[in-house]
Amino acid sequence: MGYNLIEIFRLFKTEGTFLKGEPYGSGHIHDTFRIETAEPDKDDYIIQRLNNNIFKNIAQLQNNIERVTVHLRKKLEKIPGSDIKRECLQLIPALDGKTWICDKYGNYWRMYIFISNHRSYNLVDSPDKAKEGGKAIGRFQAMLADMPGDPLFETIPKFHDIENRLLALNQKISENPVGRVDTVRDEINQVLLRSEEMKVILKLGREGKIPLRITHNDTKFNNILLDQNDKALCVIDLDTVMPGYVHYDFGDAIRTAANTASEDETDLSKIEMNINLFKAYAEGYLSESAATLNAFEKEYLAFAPRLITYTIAVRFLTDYIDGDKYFKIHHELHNLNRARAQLKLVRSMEEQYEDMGIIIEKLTQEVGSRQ
Ligand code: ADP
Ligand code: GN1
Ligand code: MG
Repeated sequence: MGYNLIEIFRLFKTEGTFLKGEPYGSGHIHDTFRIETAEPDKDDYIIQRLNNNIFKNIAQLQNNIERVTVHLRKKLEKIPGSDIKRECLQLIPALDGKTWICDKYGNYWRMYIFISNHRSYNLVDSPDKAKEGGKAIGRFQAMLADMPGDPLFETIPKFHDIENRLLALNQKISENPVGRVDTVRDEINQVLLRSEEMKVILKLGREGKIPLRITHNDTKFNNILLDQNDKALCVIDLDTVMPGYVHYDFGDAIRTAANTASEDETDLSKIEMNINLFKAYAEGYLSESAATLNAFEKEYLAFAPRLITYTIAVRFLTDYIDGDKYFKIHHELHNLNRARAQLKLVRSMEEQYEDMGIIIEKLTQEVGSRQ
């Protein structure tokens, strides 16, 4: 859809002159545009049309992001040599002082400074990059651990709650709104076969063995920007930063950082979890976070990638059965392809589960003995 980006641009307190605006990135949720300004010494910007079907309360969503970015910025200010504009998302206020606007068509928009000279990867091809990603998320969680004030607003309730996601799947199977259920019996069976074991993280939470912390909840690798030297730069896409278990962030990052193929690869033989990338990410993550994690949290890190990859498979499958209402798709079978690819990745993780456990145990001992 064509939007009048220059008109939107003028509703925010920007510097520089609008030169051009083009669709940007490969996110599945919002409509994202990069705005280039005419002056080389002025910032470029990101403008997003927010998906308010998914995020029902835009004021609370933005309030979360304001609180999180203010807190992160305070932390960065204390670290000598920080490049704050590039290491933390910076919202641009609108003319009325709020950090979003609702235009005359009922579209919600927000704006950020464009983080210059970053690198973003949908696929990770080296342990060094995976390790940097792990450091970025470990640091992100550590910096938010002492954020003051009330708990963050739950922007999407029960987001990673697998019991909730399975209920939603079963509901759509019984409604069968677009007649696709019979075409996905095999995928449904693969999901149901694993449903009980996937509830373990929720059980540990209910038993008080693992705590709710402030987590990101959408740590797909392209939400972790690296710099020109492929070093950790900035964690973006803060819409789902809210209370969660550390396993959600660890699992989602491995789902993307250690996958040898794309999230929607149709040749399933290309999809595997690369154990070296898993190890490198875990090493980076634990180097920043091990001191804060309890024994249960550490023990279940190896299980987390199975849980989150499975959860995303359930969500893609549910959306396919529902007629593609949630995720952006580029062709008719897109959500089904994604679900199949994620299920293949779950199987690959299951095959390597023992080794994953050994790696985590060894890394936590090594990091522990250094501290
Ligand atoms: P979605 O929820 O749709 O994934 P994101 O907030 O992740 O939306 O933005 C989509 C993409 O836009 C990101 O993957 C990234 O490539 C790019 N992006 C978002 N914010 C910025 C920013 N401040 N600077 C540079 N690139 C950004
Ligand atoms: C969405 O927003 P984006 O594209 O980074 C989704 C994640 C899924 C991911 C699958 C708010 O992430 O939960 O894991 O797609 N975000 C939301 O690629 O639902
Ligand atoms: Mg994103």
